[in-house]
Amino acid sequence: MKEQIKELRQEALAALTSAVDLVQLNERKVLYLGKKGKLTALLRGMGNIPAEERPKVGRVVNELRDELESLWTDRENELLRKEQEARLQKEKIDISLPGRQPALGAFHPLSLTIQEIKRIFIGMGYQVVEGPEIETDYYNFEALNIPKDHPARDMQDTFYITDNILLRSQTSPVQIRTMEKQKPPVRIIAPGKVYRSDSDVTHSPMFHQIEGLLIDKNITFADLKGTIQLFAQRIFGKNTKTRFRASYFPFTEPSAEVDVSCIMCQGTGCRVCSDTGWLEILGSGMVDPRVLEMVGYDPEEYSGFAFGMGVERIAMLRYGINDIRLFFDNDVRFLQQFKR
Ligand code: 2U9
Repeated sequence: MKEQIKELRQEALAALTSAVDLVQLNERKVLYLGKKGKLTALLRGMGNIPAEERPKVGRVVNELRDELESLWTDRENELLRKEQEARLQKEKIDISLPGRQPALGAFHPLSLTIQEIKRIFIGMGYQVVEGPEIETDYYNFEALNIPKDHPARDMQDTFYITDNILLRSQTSPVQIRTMEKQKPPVRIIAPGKVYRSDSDVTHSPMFHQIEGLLIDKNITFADLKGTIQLFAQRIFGKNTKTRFRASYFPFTEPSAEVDVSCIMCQGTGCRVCSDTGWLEILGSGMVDPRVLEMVGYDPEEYSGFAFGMGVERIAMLRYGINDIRLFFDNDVRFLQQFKR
């Protein structure tokens, strides 16, 4: 029996020292010290030895169990420490490595232009208002004094959803809705998307407009001229000149188209301004009394001016872009040039 115990001890110690990791160590612990392990089997075999020797043998086996359990715990701790060390070594971070540059986006040139125009008019006391892109015939045409036979009303020019519902062709319905809700004075700009059935290098079926409206007592054409002159200088530079040419719109009377001195050649004549020295940038005029009447404003008491501009046109002039479709292709090589 003594021999057997000695052999088992040697065997267990060899198994303990040769275990390479915690999993193997635990497997071997079960094999020797588990309920159905080799040590328990040895105790069971005590039936064969003389009764007077049993307590002694039992004590020796229990001492061996204590010894092995303690050695197993030591080895467990040792392997645990080694595995931790190996993991720490593997997960070490080299804080001296240079950081990775995050990819930065940029504002779209149209967003930049809208932001700039808003900033200028907010600085003059205007409020920014927005409204629906799907409109009724009344708000898009009727309330703006646009007659039934006007070309804009043609299916060829406007996107109709039904006979009465359409994609707005201008942001003017926003001003009508605002005037219906509030009394004068009104001082607003309406930026947003508009839709017209038109497509070439300078026209897109969806484009952006910013329209302005100011209504108060004693507003004259001189107020319109001063406002537009200041706007032109702020967006194109201090030396920018303006020129008002008589025109016609159903919703303004009198009406004028506004040119600025060419921002490329300062008015001396170049390819961009077709040698005229001038660039058309917006339409404007005094709000037609019939438009005021339709929203319930008294044209005898109040007057005002309105203007409208295409954002794409302004952005093309500012950045020297010659094809409107570049705004909507979303080619990153184009967009990245507007990083600030
Ligand atoms: C109300 C009354 C009047 C807005 C105006 C223009 C002149 C104009 C064009 C510029 C280029 C449209 O994008 S474009 O093709 N706009 O010429 N817009 S006056 O007049 C209004 C608006 C609302 C209640």
